Amino acid sequence: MSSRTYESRARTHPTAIGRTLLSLMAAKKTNLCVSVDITDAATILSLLDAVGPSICVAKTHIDIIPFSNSPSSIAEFTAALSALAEKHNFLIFEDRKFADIGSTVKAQYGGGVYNIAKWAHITNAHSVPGPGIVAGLKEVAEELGVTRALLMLGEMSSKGNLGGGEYLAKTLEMARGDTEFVMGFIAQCAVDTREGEDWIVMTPGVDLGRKGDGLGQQYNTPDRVVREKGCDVIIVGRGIIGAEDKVAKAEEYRKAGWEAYEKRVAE
Ligand code: 5BU
Repeated sequence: MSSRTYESRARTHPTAIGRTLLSLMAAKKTNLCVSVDITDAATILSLLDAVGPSICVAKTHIDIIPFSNSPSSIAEFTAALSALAEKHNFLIFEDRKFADIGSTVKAQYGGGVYNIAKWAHITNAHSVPGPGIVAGLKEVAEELGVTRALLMLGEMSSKGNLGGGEYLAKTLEMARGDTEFVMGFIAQCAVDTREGEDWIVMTPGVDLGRKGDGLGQQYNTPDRVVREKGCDVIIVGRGIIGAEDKVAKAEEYRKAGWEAYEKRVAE
């Protein structure tokens, strides 16, 4: 696990998005990614405007939004989302979990109704299909002329998932094939790092109180995942969006995540 500061890693991270992310994390003192798993587009936008100062990343599932209310078009929503990212200096992560061959993910990432590559700085992919998935996604970013980064799914948070261990080790090998596009992993712990490597680990399944959700989700505290396990970014959904005072709750998670990080780099 890294005892280096986000600031120092921001200067040397091999991916451009990684450098941007680590540097804004240091500037805003936040390692909190809020997962806006809300189906009303306008509610997502107003929530992000309110919690924007507390977060480094906004994670979306664009395919859960019916776009039946205003904003009623995907393009209008993604433009407003991008404007908020600019305003509050956070990045957008579409949690799409691509899982097909290179040629198919190219079409899914670059087109369809969502045009994910046009507005999401970060997306993620399963390693099951092999390295062609990384190459396909990267080609989309290159063809569009945009700076994008990928997180590989090495281990999920849910009970009984097949990731971690050997699977994570093989995913890490795959990531090593493209260190300019793959910025890190979705995992529950820091990954084995060779001299000169730096992987950003983003971790879902974080909650300050609950242990699970009855559908397989498993939660750990910010202290456990950041200080003890060496992860870099905490991903929090219902812990924040389910709270009465979402802004205060986001600040509570930001503080908990930041304190855990400060302890880790001091240890
Ligand atoms: P929660 O409300 O904090 O449990 O939401 C977690 C979010 O992270 C939700 O959007 C999931 O789809 C997402 N997630 C996850 O929970 N576990 C994983 O391993 C991955 C994503 Br990858």
